[in-house]
Amino acid sequence: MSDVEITHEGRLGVIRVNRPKALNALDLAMIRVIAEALRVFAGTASVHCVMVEGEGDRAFCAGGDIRAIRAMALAGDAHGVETFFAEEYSLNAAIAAYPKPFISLVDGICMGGGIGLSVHGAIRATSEHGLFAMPETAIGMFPDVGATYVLPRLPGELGMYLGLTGARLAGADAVHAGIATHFVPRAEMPALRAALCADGAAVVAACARPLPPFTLAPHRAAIDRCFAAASVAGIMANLAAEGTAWAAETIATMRGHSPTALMFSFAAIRAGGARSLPDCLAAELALTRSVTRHPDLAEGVRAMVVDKDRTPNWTPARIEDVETGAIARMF
Ligand code: QUE
Repeated sequence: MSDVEITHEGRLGVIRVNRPKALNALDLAMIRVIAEALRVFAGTASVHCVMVEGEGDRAFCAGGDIRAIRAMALAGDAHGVETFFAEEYSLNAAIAAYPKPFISLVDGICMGGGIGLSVHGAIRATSEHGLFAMPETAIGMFPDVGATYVLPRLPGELGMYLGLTGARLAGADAVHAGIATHFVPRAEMPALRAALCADGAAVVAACARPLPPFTLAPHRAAIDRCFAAASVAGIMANLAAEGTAWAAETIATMRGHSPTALMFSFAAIRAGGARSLPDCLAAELALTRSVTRHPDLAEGVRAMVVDKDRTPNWTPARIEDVETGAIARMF
């Protein structure tokens, strides 16, 4: 069995990400298979729409192959790093510009590169098991795969909140936020899939269910108040002034993330608000060159993904000690 299975079922071109032991994380070979399938399906008249799904009941796609990125960064293989990100971001752009409806069935973890694989398509159906996040600041990276375009366009300061904290949005909450488009319970996903094969993309709306309330609704005003600040330090000061349990938890989460990554992510998300998606992806690719040279990426992947001790040793360790000039030079 290959790590990505490409099939043609009825009106659908199907891309099934099939690496469940790695939570369907994308390596370079998988990205190449998906990109080639999109080219073929675009030119196949009997394919009316393209659908992406993840094998197994745990993950749609947990991200990119950040272990391989870490190994290449530590080995000084700048070309290898560049090739991975360039091809991943090129796939994100191809999905956004795809000439046929591009549909993701998200029935599990969808983080980092998994967001890039789904969010740029026209339709993102999520079940109650969908779990969406951009957790990169926890590993010394920034929300990439076009997230610097998507996040600033979410309601209010929700995107800055999600991008800096890595907060997870489950199922219907992702639809409320605008990351997913339709809520379809897991029990109805097989019926949706069959209807897509028979009748194409138009059936999705009829399969969608009403949304329960947005669980972030009680915090939306505080998110907008706090994350509108002009700097990460300003956000931290705003959160401290809130004096609520939610604000204290948010401060604690951000204190655990790479201080340097918080600062370059803040700048990248703000800048993305005024750029097109292709310009955002180009700026992201440029930023990966500096980020992969900073020690926090290798250390963050070590602590969160490789050794899993969850105690990264950041350089510098405190937000207060990050030089703004050093951040500016990374862009
Ligand atoms: C933050 C992240 C990622 C992460 C963990 C974090 C990330 C990513 C992975 C990941 C997951 C499963 C795998 C794998 C990598 O974990 O981006 O190789 O099998 O891709 O805390 O940003």
